[in-house]
Amino acid sequence: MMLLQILTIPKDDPVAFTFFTGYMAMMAASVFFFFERSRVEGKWQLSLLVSGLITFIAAVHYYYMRDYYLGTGENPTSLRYIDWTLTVPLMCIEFYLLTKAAGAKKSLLLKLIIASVWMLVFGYIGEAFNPEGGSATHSAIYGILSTLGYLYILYAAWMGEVAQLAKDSNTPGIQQTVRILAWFVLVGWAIYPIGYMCMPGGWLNTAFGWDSSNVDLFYNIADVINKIGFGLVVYNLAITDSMRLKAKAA
Ligand SMILES: *C/C=C(C)/C=C/C=C(C)/C=C/C1=C(C)CCCC1(C)C
Repeated sequence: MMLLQILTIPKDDPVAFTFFTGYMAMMAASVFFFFERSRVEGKWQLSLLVSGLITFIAAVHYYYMRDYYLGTGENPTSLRYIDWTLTVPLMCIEFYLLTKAAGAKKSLLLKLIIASVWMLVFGYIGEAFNPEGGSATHSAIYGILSTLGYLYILYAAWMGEVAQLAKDSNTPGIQQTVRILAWFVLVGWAIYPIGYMCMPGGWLNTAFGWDSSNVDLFYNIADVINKIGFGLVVYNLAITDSMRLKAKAA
C-alpha cells in the first residue's frame, strides 16, 4: 500500500503535480545547459557549467522531496534548505563570473555567499523550529533576520558592488544581463518569503488561512522560475556573444 501511495499523484493535489513537473523541468534544463556548454566560447563555459549544476542539484533534491511529500504529506523542509544552501551560493557565483572581467574580487563573492547563508540559516530556524501549531513571534523574528541577508543581495545587485561593476564593464551585454538577474532577485526571489508566511504562525496563514501546503506550491513555482530562468538569461548572453565572436573571426 505504501508503495502505491508513493507512486501515485493524487488528482486533487497541485503541490504533488508541481513536485513532479519541477523535477522533470530541472532535469531537462540540466541536460540543456551541459550540452550547450560545448557550443559557447571558452570564457563562458564555466558560467554554463554553474547554470547546469544549479538545476542538476535541484533536480536531485526534487526527486527526494517529491517522495517525501507523497509519503508523509509534509513539507520537506530540511531537503529544501539543503538544496538552497547549495544552489543560492552558486547563483552568487554567476554574478561574480559575469562581473569578474570588470574587476570583481573574491571578497565580493564571499560577501554574497555569507549573505545567502545568513538568509537561509535564519529561514531554516524559522520554519523547522516553529513551535507546534505555529508561533507568530518565532516566525516573524526569524523571517525578519533572514530578510536582512536577502536585502543585502538585493542591494548589491541593484545599487551596490555588482551593479557598479556591471556599469564599469562598459559592455552592454553584461549590463543588460546583470540588470535582468537583478529583476529576478527582486521579483522571483520575493515569492519565497510569501511561501514562508503561509506556514502556521505566518502572517498569510493567520490573515487568509493559507495553510502549509501552500508553502511548497510557492517554493516549487519560484524554483522553476529562478533556477531555470537565471540559467537561461546567462545562456542567452553566452551564446549571443559566442556567435558574435565567431562571425568576427570568419
Ligand atoms: C534556488 C533557490 C532560491 C533562489 C532560493 C531563494 C530563497 C529566498 C530568497 C528565501 C528567502 C526568505 C526570506 C527573505 C524570509 C523568509 C525566509 C526565506 C528563507 C524563505
